[in-house]
Amino acid sequence: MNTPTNTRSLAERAYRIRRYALQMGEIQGQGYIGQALGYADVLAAAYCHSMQFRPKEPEWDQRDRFLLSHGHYAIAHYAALIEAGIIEEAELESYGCDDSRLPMSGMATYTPGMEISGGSLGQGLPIGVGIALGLRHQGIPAFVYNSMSDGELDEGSTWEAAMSAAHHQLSNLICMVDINNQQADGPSGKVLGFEPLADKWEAFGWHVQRVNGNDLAAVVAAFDTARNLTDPLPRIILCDTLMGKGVPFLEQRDKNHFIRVDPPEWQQALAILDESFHQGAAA
Ligand SMILES: Cc1ncc(C[n+]2csc(CCOP(=O)(O)OP(=O)(O)O)c2C)c(N)n1
Ligand SMILES: [Mg+2]
Repeated sequence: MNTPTNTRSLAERAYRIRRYALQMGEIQGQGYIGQALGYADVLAAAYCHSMQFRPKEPEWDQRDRFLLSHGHYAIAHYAALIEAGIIEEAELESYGCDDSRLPMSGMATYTPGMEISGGSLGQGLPIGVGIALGLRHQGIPAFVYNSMSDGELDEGSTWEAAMSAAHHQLSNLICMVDINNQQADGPSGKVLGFEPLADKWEAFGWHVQRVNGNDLAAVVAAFDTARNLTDPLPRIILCDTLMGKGVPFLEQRDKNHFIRVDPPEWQQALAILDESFHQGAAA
């Protein structure tokens, strides 16, 4: 189970996920840092509130499966896996190094808790449909949590799989989309307009929620609704997030798809994060 004895608040767990991501980023001096900071609240709600798993038994057959379709978010995912107790904290020191189990893009065969090798965008949902069908055939009452980025909405395979999920009434499939309105070539809406997004997914036969992905209470409520719904529909939670959330000078960084951060800035970023968390905790 998802560490029921852990008494830390979800806000603290999201803060710790952001912290781990910055610590790993500092080791390489660069990375997909803005995404990790922006998506940390969704990951905290998924791993520390919603999903069912056994941290010390990552292959438990009844576990909920988290698919990181956007494999370049691996740094964010590793941070969540550490906070969830699936990976030891000490392992973050090896991030991106030769022979590490934490390569810069997610690899299923390397890392406990990494269900698929994502990164070729648009593959997570098709794979998720297959896994959700397989779980249902086997009578395993687990959910598939398929995580996608807004850039993946440009992929035709995503929409084929969306149709298929609705056709097969995959009510054990929960999708999250990180809508940070950013991708490698610029703002997502300018690369390829995707709105009105909720209407599109509804038209494809999904149960749709759109939330502020940096509002923990809203994200938690959306996960609860998605799990408890009795309608035989696949579920999607569209999460609007802010890249770099929690570290203002990274929130405002230009071209923040992949950033290099100067050595002193890592410690500044950690200090800002620590200060704002402790101020919030004291309030
Ligand atoms: C099929 C495929 N096409 C292109 C790429 C190259 N690529 C890597 S990340 C990325 C941007 C995708 O958008 P998004 O994940 O929303 O970007 P972010 O929010 O991380 O900036 C692209 C096009 C890829 N990984 N896979
Ligand atoms: Mg994006």
